[in-house]
Amino acid sequence: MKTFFSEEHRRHFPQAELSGGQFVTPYERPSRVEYVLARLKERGMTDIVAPGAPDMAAIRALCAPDYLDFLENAWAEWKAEGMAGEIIAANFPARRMQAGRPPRNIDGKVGYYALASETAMTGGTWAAALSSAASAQAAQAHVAGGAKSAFALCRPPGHHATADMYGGYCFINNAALVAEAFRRDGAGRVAILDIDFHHGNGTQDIFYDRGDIFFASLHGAPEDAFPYFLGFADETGVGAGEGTTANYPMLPGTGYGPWSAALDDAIARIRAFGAEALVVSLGVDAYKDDPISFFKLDSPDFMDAGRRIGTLGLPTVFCMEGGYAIEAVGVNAVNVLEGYQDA
Ligand code: SP5
Ligand code: ZN
Repeated sequence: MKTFFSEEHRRHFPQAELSGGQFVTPYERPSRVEYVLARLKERGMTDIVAPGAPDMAAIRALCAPDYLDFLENAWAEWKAEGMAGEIIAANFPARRMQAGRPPRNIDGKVGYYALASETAMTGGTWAAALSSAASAQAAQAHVAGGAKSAFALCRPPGHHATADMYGGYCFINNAALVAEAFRRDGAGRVAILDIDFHHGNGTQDIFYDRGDIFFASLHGAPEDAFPYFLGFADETGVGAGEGTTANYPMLPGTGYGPWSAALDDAIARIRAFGAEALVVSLGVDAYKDDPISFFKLDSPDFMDAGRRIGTLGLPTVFCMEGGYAIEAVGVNAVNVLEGYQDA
C-alpha cells in the first residue's frame, strides 16, 4: 500500500492547547507522524511519496468561501489587531446569538468559525491544512487510478471540520474530500467509516442530507466525550440522507468485544448500502493508553479491525485522524493497514 505524506505538516505546530484550564503542549503535535513513518518503514511499507499541489477547486466545492478566506487570512488579521499570542477562540455564537453574521473584528471572527477553543492556529496552519488535504486527494487519485488502497498520512487531521468550522485539531475535512472525489470519479455510492475515538461531527454534518454517501462512526458517547454535542445514536440522517448515518456511541471503559461488535454492524450496514468505495477515518485514539480518550483497545485489536474492514473488499483510502499515545500511534495505525492487506 502506498502512503501519501507531506513534510509541510510541520508548519502547524502551535505552542498551546487549552486543556483543563491550562495551556499545555498540544496533544496533536508533529512528532505523531514520525512514529507512523518509522513503523511503516519497519514493516516494509516504504512506498511513501509527497502529494502534488492541492486541488483547490475541490476544496472550494466542499468548504464555504468565507471560511476558506478566514483560514487563509486569520493570522495576518490577528497580528494586525496587535494580538500577542496564537489564535485561540474565546467568543462563540451560543444559543439565541446566532444571527449568522461573521464579525469584522478578528477576535469575533475566530469564535464564529471555531467549534472549540482547544485548537490554536498560527502562521503556518493554513499551509499545513492544505498539504494534509493534498495528501488525501493524492491518495484518492491513486485508488481511482486502479490501486486497491492507499494511506493518506494526514496531519492536521480532518474529521471534526465542517464546511465552515474548525476545531478538534481539524481545519479541512480530508475524508469528505476523498468521498466527494470518489463520487466525481464515478462511484455511485461511497461509505465513510470513522473509527477515531471521537465522533466525526464534521463529516456527519457535511453529508447528513446525502443519500449517496453513508457515514458510520464508532466513538465515545457524546454525554462523556468531545465533541459533546453530536454523535447520538438517534442521529440517522435527514431528507434524502435519512438512514445513511449510523452512530455507535460507547461508554467509558469500552473494550474490543463491544467495539468490534459495533464495527461488524457498521460493516454490514456499509455492505447493505452498496458502497463502491470506502474512506476510513483512521484515528487510533481508541487505544487503551490514549491520554485523552477512554476506550480499551490494545495494539493487536487494531490489526483485527483492519482485517474486518478488509472483508468489504472495497477500494479504500485511509485518512489519518487522531491518536495521542504518541509512541503507540505508529504501531496501531500500521496494524490497521496490515490487517486490511491480510484480508
Ligand atoms: C482528531 C481528534 O482526535 N481530535 C480530538 C480533539 C479533542 N479535543 C478535546 C480534548 C480534550 C482533552 N482533555 C484533556 C484531558 C486530559 N486528561
Ligand atoms: Zn480523535
